[in-house]
Amino acid sequence: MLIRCSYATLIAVTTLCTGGAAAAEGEIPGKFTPKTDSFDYVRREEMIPMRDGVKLKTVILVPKGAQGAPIVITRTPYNAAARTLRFNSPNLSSVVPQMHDTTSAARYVIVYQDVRGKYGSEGDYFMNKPLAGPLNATGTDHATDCHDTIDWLVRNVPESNGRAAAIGGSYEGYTTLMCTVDPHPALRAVVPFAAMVDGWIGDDWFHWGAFRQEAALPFAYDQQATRKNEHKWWSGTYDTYDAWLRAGSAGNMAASRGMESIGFWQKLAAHTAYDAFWQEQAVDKVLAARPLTVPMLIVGGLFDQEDIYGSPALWKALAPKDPEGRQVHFVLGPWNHGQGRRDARSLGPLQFEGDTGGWFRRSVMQPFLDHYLKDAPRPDTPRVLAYETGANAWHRYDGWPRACASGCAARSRNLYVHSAGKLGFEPPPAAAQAFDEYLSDPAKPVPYRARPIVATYAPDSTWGDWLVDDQRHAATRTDVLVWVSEPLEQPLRVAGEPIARLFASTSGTDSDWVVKIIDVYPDEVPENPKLGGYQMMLSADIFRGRYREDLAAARPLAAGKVLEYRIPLPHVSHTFLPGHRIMVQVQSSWFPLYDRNPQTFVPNVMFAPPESYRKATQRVWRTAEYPTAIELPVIP
Ligand code: PG9
Repeated sequence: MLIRCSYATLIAVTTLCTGGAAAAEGEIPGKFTPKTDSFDYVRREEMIPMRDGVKLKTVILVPKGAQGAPIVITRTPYNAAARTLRFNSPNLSSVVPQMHDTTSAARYVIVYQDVRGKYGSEGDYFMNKPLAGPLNATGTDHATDCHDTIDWLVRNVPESNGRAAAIGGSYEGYTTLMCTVDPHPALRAVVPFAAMVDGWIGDDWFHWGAFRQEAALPFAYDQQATRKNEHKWWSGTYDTYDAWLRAGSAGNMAASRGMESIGFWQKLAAHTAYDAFWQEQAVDKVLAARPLTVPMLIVGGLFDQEDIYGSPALWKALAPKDPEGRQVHFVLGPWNHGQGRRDARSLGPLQFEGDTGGWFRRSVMQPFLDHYLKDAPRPDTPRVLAYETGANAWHRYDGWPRACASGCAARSRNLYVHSAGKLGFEPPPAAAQAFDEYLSDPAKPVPYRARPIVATYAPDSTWGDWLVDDQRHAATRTDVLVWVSEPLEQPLRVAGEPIARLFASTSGTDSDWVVKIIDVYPDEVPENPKLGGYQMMLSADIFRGRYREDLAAARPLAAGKVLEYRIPLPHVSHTFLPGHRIMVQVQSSWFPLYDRNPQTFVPNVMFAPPESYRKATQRVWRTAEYPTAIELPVIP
């Protein structure tokens, strides 16, 4: 008792020594107030009421001594408390995510809020909750919640100057964009990084109808099984290829995890086509239909493994509303999904000119925010700023894409596939009559990375690098077609959206087509020997054949008939250097990231029965009538 009393005295808890009732046996005080005098910020936690009375947990970090400070807000499904504790530190810049290196240095008030239904917030959670309306009967959405939050913040944070910006990446980029739907007058600027914009065409859930099972199911499970992500997806195999192949279909995998009760899984399984569910919540379409009132700096990555489609699509939808180029700006960095928000000196084997992410935030983002939030002089924010890989240089442009099929600064050139695995800018000769073919076997799908394929969420995963992976692992398979150019004598610069024009037939009644554009390094690269012969994937995507005629309605393919597919590929900004060669690969699976196409038409691929998975003979045509080519956005 003596020892306990002297220790208790030391920590200034007197009740124990004086015989008080609290903590009679233990040593944990009833109430503990941390000493934070040495911190350079004050942390407040508030439950902010929304218009329907639901309260959202909000962490407010105020630089000590701040007065007239702008507010920067991020609305997150990823735990506001954890997002504001990168390092447990007395320094604001260490506590917040690295994205805030410049806003914390500029002494902004930094706010993180749990979205409805997640972590400390009340209410119900819906994945990518659509706007209130036909798809959402609750009367609230991310737009109203953002509006109500900003309204509360500007009235209740006395250190603020009454102006706010929203910034965030990916899901947080999506909630950032939602703030502009019916913006609060205090919202003066937004910076959506790598935002999820269209979940069906080319971001997190599907790509052109092919289901991103390996990323989507674990994510939906973790997010929706519990409010605080207490149940984590599990895998009994180190190589996820085995687990997904054994499962058979995405539906079987979901059932094996008991996902039937998970709301978003039900929606994914019910909306496999680009129906009203997806079209009406596509953010580019939502924002294009509204006036543009909030200045926006759209930030995308050339190698974004999760949301590669959204940023250029958003720019395309909004740029026409801003003909003077004063409100909407677009930055395309050499980044994977997170690099615009972090350090970005390299990606896989690619080395960039310094820390491209930090440079962008310091030189472009912060002056943009300071102008709109602090009346700093108007910065010379480029209308479009794109990094050119290969040449390793940033360029300012007045528009994007630079080259495309029509209506752009420069015209695309067709790069045709030829016999003997050749690739060239001249079309196939009139007399050419031929195709290249392979047998696509769903029992042995083409892995999307060299095996073993470590789960995207595993601690040792290099998932963020996969879009620049060496494609030699695929090139040597008999079910992957390969065409390659002669070594280039001159640099070839490309800037824009390549489009694959594929003339193909299948012996099945449904089929996936994966098209990849690859930069093949010279056989030897003395300054970096590991790059000798490296096949760097520059741009690639997958298209599910059943949506060829109509993205909104699946139809069987006519077996054996040559059909044309027009497949837009992710944007490029790159120079193929002299001595390099251009390669195109075509295959019919990208497993297990994308679910397997059974190659027999079934109503819903997610529930394809085992007997529907059949081998198919795939032909890619290269004749004058059926000239398979890539429309390459070449800058003359
Ligand atoms: N790519 C993730 C995501 C965004 C939106 C919906 C689902 C997932 C993310 O990184 O937040």
